[in-house]
Amino acid sequence: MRRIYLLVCLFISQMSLAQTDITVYPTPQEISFKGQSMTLPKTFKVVGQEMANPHAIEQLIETLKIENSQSKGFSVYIGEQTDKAVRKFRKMIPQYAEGYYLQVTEKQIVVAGYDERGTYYAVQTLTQLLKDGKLPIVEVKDYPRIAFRGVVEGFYGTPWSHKARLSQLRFYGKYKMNTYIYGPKDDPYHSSPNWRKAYPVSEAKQISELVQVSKANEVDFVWAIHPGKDIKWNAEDRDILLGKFEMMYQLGVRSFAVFFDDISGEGTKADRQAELLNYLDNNFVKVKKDVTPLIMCPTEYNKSWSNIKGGYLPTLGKNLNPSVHIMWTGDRVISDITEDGLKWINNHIERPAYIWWNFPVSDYVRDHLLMGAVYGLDTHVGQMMSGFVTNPMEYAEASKPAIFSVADYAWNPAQFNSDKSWKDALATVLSNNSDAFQTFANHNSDLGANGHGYRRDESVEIQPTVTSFLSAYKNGKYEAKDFDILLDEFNKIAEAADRLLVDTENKDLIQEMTPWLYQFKILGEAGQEALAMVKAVEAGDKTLFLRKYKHLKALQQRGFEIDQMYNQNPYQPGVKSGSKVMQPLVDHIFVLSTQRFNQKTASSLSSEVFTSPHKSYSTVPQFKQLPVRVKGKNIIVSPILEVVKWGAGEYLGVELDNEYTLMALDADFGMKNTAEWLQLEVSVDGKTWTKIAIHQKENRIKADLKTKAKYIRIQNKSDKEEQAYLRRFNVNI
Ligand code: LOG
Repeated sequence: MRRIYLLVCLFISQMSLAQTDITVYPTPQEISFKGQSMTLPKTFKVVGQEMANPHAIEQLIETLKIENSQSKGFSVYIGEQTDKAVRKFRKMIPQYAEGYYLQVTEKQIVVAGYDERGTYYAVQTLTQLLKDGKLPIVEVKDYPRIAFRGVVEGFYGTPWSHKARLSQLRFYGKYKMNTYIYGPKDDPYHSSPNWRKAYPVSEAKQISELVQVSKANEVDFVWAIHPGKDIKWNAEDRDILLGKFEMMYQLGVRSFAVFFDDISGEGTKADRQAELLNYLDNNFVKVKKDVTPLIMCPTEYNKSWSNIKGGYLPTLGKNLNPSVHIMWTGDRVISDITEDGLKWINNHIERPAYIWWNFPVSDYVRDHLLMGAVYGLDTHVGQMMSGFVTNPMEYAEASKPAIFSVADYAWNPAQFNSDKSWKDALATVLSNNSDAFQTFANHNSDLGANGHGYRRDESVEIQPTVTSFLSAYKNGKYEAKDFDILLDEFNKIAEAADRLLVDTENKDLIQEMTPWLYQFKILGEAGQEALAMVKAVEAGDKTLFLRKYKHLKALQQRGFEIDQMYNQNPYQPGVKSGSKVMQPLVDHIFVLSTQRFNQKTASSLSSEVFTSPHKSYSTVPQFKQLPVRVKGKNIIVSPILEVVKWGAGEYLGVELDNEYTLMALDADFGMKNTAEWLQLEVSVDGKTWTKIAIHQKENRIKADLKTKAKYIRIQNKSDKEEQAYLRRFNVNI
């Protein structure tokens, strides 16, 4: 019976109307569906196997489920443009590196690459087109707009695991990313102290394996070094660096980068950096012949930190060999990418910038997970960039949705549709529970207050309802419809958290998100209870109100505990979820309904919600927007990762919400001699200041305060700009 059914199916569905829901990612330049589809044939005759890119052949065999080599069957022509098998389709192949022509008809499949990667990418497209055993009749002419597309593992924090990296490389191959730059700030053999040393055997072996897997997925594994913290501009260090490159070459590495970001002192000199890069280019890259062009990350890597008069960027532009790529994060460290911004930098560096996009990296807002859409990238500037790589979160799997959309953007900026790309990315990364994943992402996008002042949309769809409900409820009324929408959303949040917590499709992803899912669950329940409080006041049901009130207080306590228990890094410890719209909504409803209850029943329940009341107090741009948190009796300014330029007379401090007895200051500006140019002061009114002595031991600065004040600040008392870090600024009260 089954056999007959199959046969019938075969005849009927050999040609049938195609489903129109196939979307290929990254979005092809030109794809035309002919409106029909065919059942995947059972046997194939592959023409061109011997000559074509073996990685493409491997993928083709897997996709079409070809067993052994078959000499009869449906024809598949595959190869690079000069190969005999595809020569007659040559005119159809777009004349761009990594471009390809793909054709599926009732008679044949043509997979023709401009080059080897092109063929591989054509097969990736074919793989995505095959759905439920059917292939659409289709013609694709495709190529990437930006030459180098990928990821720079360039964040501070725990580097990705080996397993995570392997999974990444396969993901890049699928979505036509050709670059993985290895540069985790916290790998001691990439940066100081050990950049001069060889990797230990086990790490070296893993790098070799990453190189092999990169090759199989048509990804350039770019190994980066970060020597600028302590490099000496002499022949010895230069040759040690060359020697390290040679070691990496022996491990299989064929692509290299040198990073000079986030350093101060000697290492920052443009002429010296250029000299070193050119030396490596002339004596290594050009000699080896199988090594790809060098990539360098400058010290002034964004416009806001550039001092053109100082000559840094123009020197690089003029002196660096033209083949060397120069990285750039945009107008700021974390930045949109705009046409004006690109014009500006390309002019100074005399070549198209290689964009290092700092999204979704979260190393400066570690208590948030950045699951939001990729946007803020100009779609008409593809030709103004030589490369586009994203710096992700230390959570590799959770970064995949953003990476997916960056792959989409960098391949074809002009057709990039941020919202669609985002939704499809989430559904690709977690297909079984994609609606729950979308709910989670909707409310976990923004970064909260941060020193870079970079924010993202969050809870976009529900935002108007939130506003309308709250403004009405302040006056005691609200639309029933708004109430229902909010309740439904909180239900969805609680459901999504539970469903994701037990999801088994991608366990590593769930593990990364778990603390945030716990917090998300509490947010959902807290929202339900806050709305229940609204109803209870209305109904005049005192008992019910008190029950809901107590439960919500308990949930607030649970949320606080999760924030204190998980993700206890020394930078931004804790776990925040829905912090832009939904959590403030719950807090508002809690306060308003409790106040209303108190009024109605002449009670005096506390309606306080804890939020940190203190503010950073500074004239230094990099310090101005830093969040200040409270832990026990400590008031803590969020540390920052990069070098701070601290002008003469400028200060950093805290403005407390009230006068307190300050006990001690514990600070660290990442350098040994900062006490020489720093002056500590406290004040009650922010006008008259009392000087207080500080003591320095190594990098640590301490002061005994034992004085009442509302303001405390530490000032650059020298008459010139100083450079330092901000590792710690804790005031004990
Ligand atoms: C670092 C980078 C870090 C990122 C975000 C560059 C070129 N360097 O401010 O390692 O992950 O910003 O914090 C950087 O962006 N410094």
